[in-house]
Amino acid sequence: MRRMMIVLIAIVVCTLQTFGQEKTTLKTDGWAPLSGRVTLEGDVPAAVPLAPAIMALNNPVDRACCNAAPAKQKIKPNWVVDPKTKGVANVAVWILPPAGTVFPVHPLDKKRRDTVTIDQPFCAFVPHMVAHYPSYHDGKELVSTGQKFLVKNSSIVTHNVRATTQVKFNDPFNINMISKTDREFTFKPQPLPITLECDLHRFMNAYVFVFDHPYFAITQEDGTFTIPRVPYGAAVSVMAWHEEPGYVLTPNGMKMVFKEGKNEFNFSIKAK
Ligand SMILES: [Cu+2]
Repeated sequence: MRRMMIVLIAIVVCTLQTFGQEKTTLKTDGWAPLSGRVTLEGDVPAAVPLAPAIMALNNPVDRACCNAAPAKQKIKPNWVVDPKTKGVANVAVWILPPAGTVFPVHPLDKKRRDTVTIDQPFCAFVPHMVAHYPSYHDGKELVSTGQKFLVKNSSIVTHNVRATTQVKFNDPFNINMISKTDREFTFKPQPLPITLECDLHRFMNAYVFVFDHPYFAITQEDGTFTIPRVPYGAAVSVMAWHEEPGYVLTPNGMKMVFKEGKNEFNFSIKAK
């Protein structure tokens, strides 16, 4: 009898938990493109050369490898600003649905056959920021898109990859990556990016955003971004994040209703 009660309670708890996770699909009128540009307000921060940190490395092979990198990879990558247009690269832009809802996903966005890759050709993670879309939320559960995520070490030296995650969603890890190897990782979507760092070359870092919907972009070197399809006709929150200030708009984003046809959203970012 007591055993039956425990089983019954377990079933009720499980059912309640499942109900708690269920979300309704946001009612929208269709999909439309969103594009824009993120520009810097104020002076362009001075480039910080990595040469002193590279010269301070103990291992001469590491020093030579890091030094052989293209000029762009020997500058601290926290601010990548186009001096002409003041466009800011590496700003993540995405949208969030109202609480308790999930976005409808266009059939073209339900499958991804590509692999998002970060390489370490010398002594930098390239690209510095990526967005990964391994699954979408259909209201009940996460459904796999098939997209994979890979970290490569194509350099001649050993790197290590230390991942700092939001532990509610992903386990942190720290692995060694010897020269000419690669490794696939499986991540669950989380609200803020996973940080990758190398403890052997402390100036190396990268950011991996992991989304549970396809409505995101990372700004290019000229500060522009394009999301080919966003749902229109319903209020959503536009979010933006950059590694220096963190949230660019507000921590809750900016409420917007996209319209049919082209949508444009330009905004600025302040260097601290
Ligand atoms: Cu390294």
